[in-house]
Amino acid sequence: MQVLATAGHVDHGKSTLVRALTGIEPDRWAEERRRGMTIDLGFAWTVLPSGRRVAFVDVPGHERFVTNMLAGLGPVPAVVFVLAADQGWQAQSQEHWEAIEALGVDRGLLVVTRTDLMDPALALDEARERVPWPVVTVSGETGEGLDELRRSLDVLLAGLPAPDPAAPVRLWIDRAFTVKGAGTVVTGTLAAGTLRTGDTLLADGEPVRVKALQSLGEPVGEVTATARVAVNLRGVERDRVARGTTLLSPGAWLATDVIDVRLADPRPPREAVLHIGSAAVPVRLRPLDTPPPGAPAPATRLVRMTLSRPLPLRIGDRALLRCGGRPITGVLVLDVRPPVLRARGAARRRAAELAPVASSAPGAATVLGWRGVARRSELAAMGCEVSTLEAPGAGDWAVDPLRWSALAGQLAAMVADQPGIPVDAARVALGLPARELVEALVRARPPLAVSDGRIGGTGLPEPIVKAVEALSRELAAAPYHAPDTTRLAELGLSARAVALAARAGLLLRLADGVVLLPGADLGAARTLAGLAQPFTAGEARIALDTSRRVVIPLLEHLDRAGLTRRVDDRLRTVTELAKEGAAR
Ligand SMILES: Nc1nc2c(ncn2[C@@H]2O[C@H](COP(=O)(O)OP(=O)(O)O)[C@@H](O)[C@H]2O)c(=O)[nH]1
Ligand SMILES: [Mg+2]
Repeated sequence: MQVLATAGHVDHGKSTLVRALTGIEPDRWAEERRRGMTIDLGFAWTVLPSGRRVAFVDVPGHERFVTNMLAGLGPVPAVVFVLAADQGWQAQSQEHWEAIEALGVDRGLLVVTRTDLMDPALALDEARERVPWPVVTVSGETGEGLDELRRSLDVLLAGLPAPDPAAPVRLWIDRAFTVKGAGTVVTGTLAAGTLRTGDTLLADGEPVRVKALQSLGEPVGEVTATARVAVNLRGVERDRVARGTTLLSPGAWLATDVIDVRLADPRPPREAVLHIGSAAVPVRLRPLDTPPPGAPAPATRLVRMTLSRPLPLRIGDRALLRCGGRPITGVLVLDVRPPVLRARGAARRRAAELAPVASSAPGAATVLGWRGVARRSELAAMGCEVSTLEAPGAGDWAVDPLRWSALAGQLAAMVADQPGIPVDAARVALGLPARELVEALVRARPPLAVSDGRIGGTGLPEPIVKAVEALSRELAAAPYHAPDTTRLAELGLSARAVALAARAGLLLRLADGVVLLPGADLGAARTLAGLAQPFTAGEARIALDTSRRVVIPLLEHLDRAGLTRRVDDRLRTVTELAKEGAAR
């Protein structure tokens, strides 16, 4: 089965078309039929000539009911956009089209109807300028063109990607009601995954059992996306579920009320309503980035959003923002567990972190880079693809490679300073959440080793360790300001001492007399990924705030590590490896 939503201005013939195609009355309410106007979502279905089944979510076109419209549009993969031949492009044609574009729904049909009332040429011209979809002209009244519409629907449906039947379920509820003798029933468009009778799901965080399922009016034992589905829930009070709430696969989703997003609005309002799935939730907005004064307004902004109630959102979710008379704008969710912004400049730093994530969602390696250390299961629940994430760690724990190198250096220094330090003490000092991570760090840095719960083994002389500590403090403040030979000598770091410290993983040696902290190479690659590609050594030098003496051997080191690649004598680009941050 596939599910399509209608869209288009009020009275353009959407419900008539659905009725003509399916023989089912989509206007469910007496009031709707009396007024001849769709107020809430309607549902109908039919079988196409190919045997494919298609369900329609028929939406209201009137501006007063846009929230209902968006609840129908939110979870569907494709749209039938309806335009009346005798009316042309009107206000809600525009508004619905903006919503479709903002949500990134890029499949659909353009249907120009009411062709018995007027030649469709003019309306067709207007629509074709805006809607890049195949066009069919019909009359819902006379039935002319309906056969061709059915064939076009078949072609559309054949081209829709099949959602993953094993994906976790997030069913946005669009109706909830009580059936005498059966109890609470909710309906929705299942966008991915599979529902089975007997399943345990979460409603508002509480486990609920699926007592029975129906799809297209028939009882079924299981329903696979994409589908319209009615779920009879065991032991759930009707008032616990409503439009905008969800049924979720347990353990697969995180409820969040603070998100960082990319917003397609150069001047974000302070308050607005966020529409996602069938939910509409008031939100407060705080821009994270500050466009440079005098520069042209950017097309998108990075914004922290605080929701008035938590929603099960994932990185990569697309949503809509509405506010008063402003146009509908698109929202791309970039983070669902963003850091608290307390310190001065925290918003600006967060924006800088988010900025390299362009119009698509960040990958698992990027999100791990933000957090440093995270559980793979939590990253998955945040919406990251973790099966392909290459990152050091232990068990469920993954660590950003940059952080890992720094931790390994810190640990080596700690052990040099305090031979035999207990694993637990090292864990606390490194700020790590699990002992197994310390053990994995030790394994990654021979000759370090654990015995009897204590770590020993760098074997570095005390003066070298002290000197490296002093140097580490300087480099922590200015990571690419490698000390010159005079400073190294002052610290007591001879060439031999540097070589020993580098071998123990305490320093990164780039060339004779040029040393940085371990992990500085990955940090540099990440910063360079934010430059326009390809870039010159001079541009790299400025971006890293360093000197030629450092940047040249650093870039050569990055070339060897596969983090950058030469394009010609002058130019380099950052490789995919570095962009993903999952190097090593
Ligand atoms: N003559 C004619 N009237 C139509 C056609 N389609 C819809 N209508 C009429 O247009 C009005 C609005 O149709 P409706 O389907 O409710 O529009 P909706 O608001 O887009 O759902 C109704 O009075 C319909 O009978 C058509 O193809 N030809
Ligand atoms: Mg209607």
